[in-house]
Amino acid sequence: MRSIILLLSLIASVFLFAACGPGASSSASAQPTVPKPTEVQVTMTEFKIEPSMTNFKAGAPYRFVVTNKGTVNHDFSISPPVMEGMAGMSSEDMHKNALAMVDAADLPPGAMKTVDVTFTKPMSAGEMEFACHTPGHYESGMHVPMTITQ
Ligand SMILES: [Cu+2]
Repeated sequence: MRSIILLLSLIASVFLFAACGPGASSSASAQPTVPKPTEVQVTMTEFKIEPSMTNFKAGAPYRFVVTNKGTVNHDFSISPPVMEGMAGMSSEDMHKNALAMVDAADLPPGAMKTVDVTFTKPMSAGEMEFACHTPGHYESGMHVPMTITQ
């Protein structure tokens, strides 16, 4: 009789253990998930910026993977376009309105840097662009317009 009770309690504990196992993992997946950023490859050369995409969604996280495949340092920014009269401004000034940036010192030839950006509002082409503001580079073609939709 005593051994039967022992056996029953053993079975019960095995059941409990089995119930806990999958239960624990399903409660973990119920936790709020942080959205994984979409990776955007950005290649910089003389004198071109080639992003893998140029249309983005507001509110979605992006990870820009910037690679300098050129032979000189480049800087990277997501910033409003250079307007007439702004030419000659330092890259430091240009970066004051930037949503994201990587300094030229951090982007020597062969370097790769990542920047995470979540756009907060929609923007049409002409409001925001990928750019390199290293003197002479922007004028040589190192800027690409982007659009951000709702
Ligand atoms: Cu450049």
